[in-house]
Amino acid sequence: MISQCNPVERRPRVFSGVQPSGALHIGNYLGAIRHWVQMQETHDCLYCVVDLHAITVRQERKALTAATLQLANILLAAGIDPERSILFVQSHVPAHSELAWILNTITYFGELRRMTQFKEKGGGEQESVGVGLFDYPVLMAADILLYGADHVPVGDDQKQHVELTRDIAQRFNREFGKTFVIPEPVIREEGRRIMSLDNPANKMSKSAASPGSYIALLDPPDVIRRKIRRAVTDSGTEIRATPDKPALTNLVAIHSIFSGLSPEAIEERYAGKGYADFKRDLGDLVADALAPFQRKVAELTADPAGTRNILREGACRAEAIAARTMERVRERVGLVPRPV
Ligand code: AQP
Repeated sequence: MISQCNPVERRPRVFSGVQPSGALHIGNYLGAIRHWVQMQETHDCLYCVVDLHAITVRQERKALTAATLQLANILLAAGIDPERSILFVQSHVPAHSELAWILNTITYFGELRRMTQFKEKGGGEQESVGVGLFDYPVLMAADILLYGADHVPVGDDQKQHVELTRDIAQRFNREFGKTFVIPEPVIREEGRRIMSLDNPANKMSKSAASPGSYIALLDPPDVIRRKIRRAVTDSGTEIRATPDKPALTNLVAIHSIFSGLSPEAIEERYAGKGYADFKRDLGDLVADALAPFQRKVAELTADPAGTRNILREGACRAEAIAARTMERVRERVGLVPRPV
């Protein structure tokens, strides 16, 4: 008798990564990590501490090691559940570098030269800028394509890289036969681009020279309040999120996500009040919201062996998926199978 049961549907797969390149800030959280936590309900998720991306700009050795483990703790404290999701460190799965090399052979110089992040980080120093920084998007394509990710939740700044990943995957599939899933970027409107506190024309960035430009997730409460108090504002006195007030628009957006109030409700609440009242409340709101999370990070930091175990298990599960993809890729390209 033919069974009447429905076929089991595979949940869509998610891959995303974050660099241990400095202090994680509320932009990383609001634009990306918050969504990663939610997506665990509906997707099979792989989340990666992308240390090989971080070394595309010079990192101090000990600081990089510490930042990598701390970032894993931040993700765990934010709600990434290692029972449901695969959490791992990029360099623990060598297939990322191997696939990046193969994808390099079908990626065009002109494509990489057009990437905004390269232009911003490489500045005008194109003769002496590291090749790794130039090649960053190909490694990112490898990260995503290795796992057959359907969806890639990112902030607005990474959209261009996910689009390039799609182009590279389509090109590979055309030239060598269908191999890769074509991933979709997932960019939520709320928090898609949190701007710097000292210049609302720039995005909040963890490698920014001025620590006053970002709120780190582990900043103590008094530092958070001080940074918000000193954040630049626009001319005038009204609390309004309008295109002619980019600094206020950014602060209202941060308030809105942490408080759950709409920007209109916030404008109404502060009608007739000045910037000082608004900033004082915003400082308290962010500091209070981050306090339980910071306590959780402290607990996890006290148990480094626990974190290392989670990362070991994550790398093992990730490697199993990556190995299957690499077998297919090698075969399609014509590389002789590895001796067993
Ligand atoms: N300002 C931001 N607003 C919203 N989302 C953001 N993201 C980064 N900055 C903002 C998102 O956070 C995720 C992890 O970012 P990343 O570590 O891969 O590197 P990044 O995009 O280059 O972020 P930073 O903070 O600017 O780091 P540095 O200074 O080291 O380059 C990504 O999904 C990103 O979109």
